[in-house]
Amino acid sequence: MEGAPSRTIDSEDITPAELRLAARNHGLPLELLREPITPIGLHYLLIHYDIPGVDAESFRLEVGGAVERPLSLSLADLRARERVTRPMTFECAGNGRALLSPRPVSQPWLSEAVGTAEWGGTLLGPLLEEAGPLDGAVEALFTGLDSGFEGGVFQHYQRALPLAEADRGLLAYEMNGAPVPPQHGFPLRLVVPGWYGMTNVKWLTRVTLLEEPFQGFQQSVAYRMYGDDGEPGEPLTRMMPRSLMAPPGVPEFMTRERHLEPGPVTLRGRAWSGWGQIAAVTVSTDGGATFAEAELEEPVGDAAWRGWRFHWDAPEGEHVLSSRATDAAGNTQPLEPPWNLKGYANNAVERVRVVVGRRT
Ligand SMILES: Nc1nc2c(c(=O)[nH]1)N[C@H]1C(S)=C(S)[C@@H](COP(=O)(O)O)O[C@H]1N2
Ligand SMILES: [Mo]
Repeated sequence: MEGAPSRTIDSEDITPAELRLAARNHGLPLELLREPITPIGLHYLLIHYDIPGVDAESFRLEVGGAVERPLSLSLADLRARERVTRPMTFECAGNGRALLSPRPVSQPWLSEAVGTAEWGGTLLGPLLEEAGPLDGAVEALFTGLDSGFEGGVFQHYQRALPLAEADRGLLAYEMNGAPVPPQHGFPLRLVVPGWYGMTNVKWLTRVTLLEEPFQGFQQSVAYRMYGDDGEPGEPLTRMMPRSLMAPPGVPEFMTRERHLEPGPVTLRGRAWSGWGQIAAVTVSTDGGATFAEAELEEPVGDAAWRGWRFHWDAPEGEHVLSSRATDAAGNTQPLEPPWNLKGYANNAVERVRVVVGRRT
């Protein structure tokens, strides 16, 4: 399967195509990093095509393919099953793309494609068990109701997972205690702990067990790390560690540069990783020259971000603040962005410019 050739751009100016994507797919307003659970409406959004209209009454989830007993479940059937709720941090694999140089042309995220919701639904593992996977089944394919063209290919949004990972998935019909809203996948979506956002298929209509690995567009063309066009590339899986601070002080309207009064200030933020719990966060107030340990808060959940705080006596002048996360598996954020053709998994440490001065 052939994708459209990837495009990169050297200019800092945004193209109309990127602006169109950015106006549809908004990020987390970073001040909301203060909340452990992101309110509905402020969670980031990434929608490849259009939001489909779905009739909840006639909706069915079909479970089929390499199974002994195909299932067809209504929303009431799913709601009658054991209900599980779990806070989960999502991050788009393209987060940080617009900070790369040259910039891969796609949804131009800076660092705000993240959010944590309390997802409620029923576990996929027991449901697959009831369907009875055939011996040869290796992957579960998840199909969304949304469709469109991408890289010249007509498709429904589809992603697959190895069976062991699929078993850990949650079929979510609730977000923060309310029905999943249209933009986040009404009436049903998959959510999987620890993986980059593209895994969490929205408007889920079908789960198909496969006896061969899935080769569709979103698996074998998109969501792979390429050095150059034509390479096989490496698939994206779990989220690399990242930490972000809630921007301190107040912003300047156009530049969003931060302005602070001199004196003691508590910097706060949140850090996450799909490879294990956050083990440490360090903070730099001198442009990344030196880092000192931040205090960690209790994690919001085992698949959710962890708060941190750092006390700083802000001296007058201009400063660059950074925070840097290390996870339990020993992964640490790089200081320089890891460049790749489609601009994925840029988890380089943030650089937040602040001006400290009296407001008079
Ligand atoms: N059906 C469908 N599922 C999808 C997508 C999509 O476009 N269609 N986008 C994916 C991507 S790339 C991301 S990052 C997450 C975003 O989830 P959210 O919009 O609920 O934050 O959904 C994923 N699931
Ligand atoms: Mo994404």
